[in-house]
Amino acid sequence: MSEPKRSDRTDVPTTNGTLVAWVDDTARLTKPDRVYWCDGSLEEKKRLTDEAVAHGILIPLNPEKRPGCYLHRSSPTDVARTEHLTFVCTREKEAAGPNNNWMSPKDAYAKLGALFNGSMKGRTMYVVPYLMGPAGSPFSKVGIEITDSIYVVLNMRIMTRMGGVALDALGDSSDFNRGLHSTLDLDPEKRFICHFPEDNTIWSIGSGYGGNALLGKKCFALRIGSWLGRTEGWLAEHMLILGAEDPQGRTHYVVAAFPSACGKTNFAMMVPPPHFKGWKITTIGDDIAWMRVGEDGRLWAVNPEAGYFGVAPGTNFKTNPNAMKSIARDAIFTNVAMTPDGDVWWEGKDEEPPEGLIDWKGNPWKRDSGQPAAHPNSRFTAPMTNNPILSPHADDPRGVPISAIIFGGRRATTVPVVLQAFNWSHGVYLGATMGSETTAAATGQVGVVRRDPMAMLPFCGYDMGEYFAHWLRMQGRLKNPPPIFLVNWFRKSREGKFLWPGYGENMRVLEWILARANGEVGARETLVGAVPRDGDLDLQGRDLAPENVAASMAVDRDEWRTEIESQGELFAKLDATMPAALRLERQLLQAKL
Ligand code: GTP
Ligand code: SPV
Ligand code: MN
Repeated sequence: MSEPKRSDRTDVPTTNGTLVAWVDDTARLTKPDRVYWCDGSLEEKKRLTDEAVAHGILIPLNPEKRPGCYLHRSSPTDVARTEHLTFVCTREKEAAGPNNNWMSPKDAYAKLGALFNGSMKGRTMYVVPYLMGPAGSPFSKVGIEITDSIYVVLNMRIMTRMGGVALDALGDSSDFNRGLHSTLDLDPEKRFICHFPEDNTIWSIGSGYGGNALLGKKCFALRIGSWLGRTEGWLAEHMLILGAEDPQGRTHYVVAAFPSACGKTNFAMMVPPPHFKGWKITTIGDDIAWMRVGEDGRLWAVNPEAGYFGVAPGTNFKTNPNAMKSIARDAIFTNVAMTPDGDVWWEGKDEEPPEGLIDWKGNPWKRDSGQPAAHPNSRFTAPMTNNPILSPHADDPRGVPISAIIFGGRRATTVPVVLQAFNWSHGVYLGATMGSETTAAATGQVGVVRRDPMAMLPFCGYDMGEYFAHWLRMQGRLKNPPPIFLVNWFRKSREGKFLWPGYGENMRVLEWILARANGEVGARETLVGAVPRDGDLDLQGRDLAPENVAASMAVDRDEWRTEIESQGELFAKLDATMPAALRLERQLLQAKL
């Protein structure tokens, strides 16, 4: 069938001429059998879910154990973000920076245009209007994702505010992100995720996986978002946002940037240990923060998303009970294992694997195979409204004011459990030079330390040196810049065991961070930053081996010499635009060491 006829379009839900023209143009390129505009309704969800089940895209789970939940098995070669196939396409190569793969817009449109040509023949082209951020918020932005994947539609419905709310926010404006996505045949050889920040456009082809295909998330909210943020004077960050209410009833909000699969969802949903009576954590977001300077000169943040696309392995009722409750119903699971009674299982879930487990590829799992039953990057998609500790401000158009900024990586050595920067530019330096071991969230080798500045290496949509400069400039616009901290939950003993208990016990570190932010506790200065003095971290109520705690907090000169040395690679790579202030911070530390 050729292009859609006028008569097929009686239910086009908008009079926005720019939008309708773009959708028409796209349909002429991709040549779908049908064009369908998503409205985000419950009726639509049910209809599309039934269709996905009929086509084997979703497998219904046991309605008694997991009401409203489904399992999706992706193509085994399409299970994580593919950074080497991700491009920033700016007219000038320099704008993308050495941190991004680059293609010229002309080449990228031509190359992907050829692949998109007729890519939706025999398929339905879904038009997904979505809003990133709360309705009525000055932070919020509209995106339209055109996709041929029903799995993407159903996930976008959870992850964003989808349908009429977005079209209402857009009105007649032409200011919306144009996202085009096709799974094509899921061939990694024909997989490209291209960003055109100068056109507010994303073209993604050949993958159905999370960050490659749910275009509101990493593509729009971070890569394009960071570009818009620099132009418009705000920050788009790979950060969770949480609220912490203390026993006196005061609530403070913090943001924290950890690289992919390094603990954001867990920290955002943390349950304080019993000893921390009267403390209450609430979640605003678990992955992305959009932050602006408020009229009061403080930093304010919203979560642009409406759901969680969380890592399944390691999630259980002890580590993250609130995530477990969030996935009790109406969740989509991707690449987890399935039990014979139609429930889900993954490595690090509460119970031992039952007999008759089906692995993530759909085959009977053999206990002694040495292969995990769930893919290490298997995920759940759950609406934030399922979270029992969702903050009452998660949907607040004003956002929340931020009292502290936290950066953290996954480091077996060197970096102590917590460290406070001496000032804003030292904090930007600590964030900018952060290292972290790679994880299964992206394809490639796992467990090698790489520099992951502010957990944004894969997500910064422009030159990273310029991004640091943007961060440094923010200080001048903040009346009271929040203090900046570096944390590490992942330091290991010589035997390879985690030294710090992590998860809910991270409350002990958060309490210190908030006390520092409020000027209520002292600290000990080390060469690399301020650390808790003996007795400052509340370690009561849990049997923690003092030598492990000491080792997890240690600042070792030799390790830091090596660390500073290995930062050289980052400084060399970003030489053209690295701000002088950060070079100075490094030189200062080198001199001290
Ligand atoms: P993305 O969704 O990829 O951005 O990941 P994330 O940063 O939200 O990471 P998440 O909270 O899902 O945690 C990833 C993995 O780290 C899971 O397997 C967790 O069990 C584990 N993890 C999280 N917090 C801690 C911690 O404090 N200590 C230890 N040892 N492991 C943790
Ligand atoms: C991450 O990798 O940081 C994620 C998952 O949050 S994805 O949506 O694939 O980017
Ligand atoms: Mn993430």
